[in-house]
Parts: sequence; structure tokens; C-alpha cells
Amino acid sequence: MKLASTLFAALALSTGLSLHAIAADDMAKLGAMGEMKSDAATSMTTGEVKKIDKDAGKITIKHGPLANLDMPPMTMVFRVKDPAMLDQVKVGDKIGFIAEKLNGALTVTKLETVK
Ligand SMILES: [Cu+2]
Repeated sequence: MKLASTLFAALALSTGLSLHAIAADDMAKLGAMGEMKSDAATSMTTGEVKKIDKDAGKITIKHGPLANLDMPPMTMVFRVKDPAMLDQVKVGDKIGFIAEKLNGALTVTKLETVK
């Protein structure tokens, strides 16, 4: 864990500003997971909720470009990190979200509605 923190600090220094804004949150994540995440500099992507499957813990999003996943805009299904996230949104909502590849599955790790 100490090593991870040290590595993170080094990364933060080398990648600079964009990482800085979300560093506190990612530090918490790093602490919980105890591993380095190369996508720490991820920023919110906009999208629209097309479908919600609470039982499966999945959400269909019509999303904009996902720079961190090198993905063009499209409509697709994501897993969600926490099923409770699906209670915060409904079909038709405009959202901002962060998607990451966790255990090989594209997963929404952060989700919020946008006015
Ligand atoms: Cu996609």
C-alpha cells in the first residue's frame, strides 16, 4: 500500500493538472484497491440513459467519445460498479459518467445526472 501511494505520487507529478483535480478521489480508490490505475486521469463523459437493468446491474448509455477507452460515440451496455447507482438515474436522463475496464468488463464507476 505504501508502494502504491509512492507510485501514485510519482505519477501525479509526471502527468500534472488533469490528474490533480480528481487526485483526492482516486487516492481513496487506490487505498481501497491497493493497485495502480493507469486511467486515473479519466474525466466525465456525457451520455443519455437508454435502458436500465437493475437485476443484472447494467445500464445502456448513448455515450459521447470515451477518450480513456479509445471509443467513439455509440449506444452500448455497461456494467455498473454499484447497483445502487442505478437508483440515481432513469431512462431519458442526461448523465455524466466515467467508464473503466474492470476485470475485463466495461464498468461505469461514476455516474451523475446533468441538467
Ligand atoms: Cu461504447
